[in-house]
Amino acid sequence: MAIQHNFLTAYLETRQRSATSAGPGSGQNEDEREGQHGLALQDDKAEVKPPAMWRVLLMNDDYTPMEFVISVLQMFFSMNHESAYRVMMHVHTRGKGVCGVYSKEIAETKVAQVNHFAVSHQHPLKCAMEEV
Ligand code: TYC
Repeated sequence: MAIQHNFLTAYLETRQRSATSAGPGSGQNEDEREGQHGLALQDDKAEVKPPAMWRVLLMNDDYTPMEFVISVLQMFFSMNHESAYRVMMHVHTRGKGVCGVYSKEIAETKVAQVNHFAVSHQHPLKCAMEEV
């Protein structure tokens, strides 16, 4: 009890000192005043970077039916038939094409889902990812 009382007295004295010598108008900001109470302060300059983004790609091949690729783009990349047809034709004529851009974890999931779906239907369609 005596120890607790001593701590409380010391704390109140510290508060009073900083209220008179370092209160508002003392030229010190709130953080500097908090520092005088011995509080742990969070580093307000901590850097928060936006997450790295990844392109999910479809690769062309000679065997996967065009309609299957269109279905993949609709099912896994939420495209309507018109967009899916356009992307499929881009891949067919140019060799590869972008299905979407996602965070790493989402891109990895899409790639795994598409490749599993293609294998399960015995098509050689390949999905891959690359950092933006
Ligand atoms: N080239 C395929 C064909 O002629 C169609 C196709 C398009 C396959 C896109 C894969 O990612 C692909 N049937």
